Amino acid sequence: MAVISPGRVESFLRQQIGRPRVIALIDPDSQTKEESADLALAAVHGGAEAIFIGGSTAVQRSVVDATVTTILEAFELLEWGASQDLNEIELQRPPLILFPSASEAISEDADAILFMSLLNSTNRRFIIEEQLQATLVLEDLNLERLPTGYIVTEPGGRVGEVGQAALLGRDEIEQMSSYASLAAGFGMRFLYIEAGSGASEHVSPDLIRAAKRDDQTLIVGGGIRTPEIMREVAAAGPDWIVIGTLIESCTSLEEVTEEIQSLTEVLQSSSL
Ligand code: 1GP
Repeated sequence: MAVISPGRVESFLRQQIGRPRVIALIDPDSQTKEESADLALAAVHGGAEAIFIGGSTAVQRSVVDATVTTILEAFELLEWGASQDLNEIELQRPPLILFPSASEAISEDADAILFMSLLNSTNRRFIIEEQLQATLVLEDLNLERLPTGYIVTEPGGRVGEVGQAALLGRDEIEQMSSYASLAAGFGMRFLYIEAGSGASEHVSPDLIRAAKRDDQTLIVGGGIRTPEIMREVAAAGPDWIVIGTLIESCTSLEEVTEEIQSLTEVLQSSSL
């Protein structure tokens, strides 16, 4: 399999195609590595164009490694080519991107890692310390680093608790713009706004609009599970929308594909 050369994942993610795209989030801790691979493939069949591997709880490196390898093997068995539309930046397959909960959650076989700081954490461990532990290790790996500011908004869920975030309120519009500017100023080319996995309320569209900048790729996630919510979030203009809990709550792989399809179809429609 061709290796994605450095910078390819970022180019792919930053590409403007006039609509948001979907990232499938797979938590290596929630199922076996084989089940993770099946879920990833089913989500891609439904129209997900990239895979995040991670979760809000600490996962051992060996578990992340095994999950990444098994997903890669599953992709290898598929024929990727003319029939798969991955837009102008041609990748052999959807990129596998680590969404690490801690410095341990690394696999050198992934294509890229969100090298991120939880900007509104009250604990410096999540702002800078975990990153400090991982940084020299990462420099030695052939893993593209995607500099990312990470912000947790209300209700915040488990990641808000674990990350000890000073949750951003749904009406803190100016504060969100300031965070986006801060991240850009620090050279973070990605901003990930998160309401928490399985959140009862998704990130408010006003906050998404406030975070939107031309010089940053905007990722939004948490609580997005119906076409109606998808439409509302997508209309606010993020570049990528992360779907996790919905995938894990399905009872069959066919259902995963159908559910993701029902969300990606919203993005194809001209009504956004
Ligand atoms: C969590 O934003 C992601 O980090 C996805 O959230 O699990 O609610 O889809 P859900």
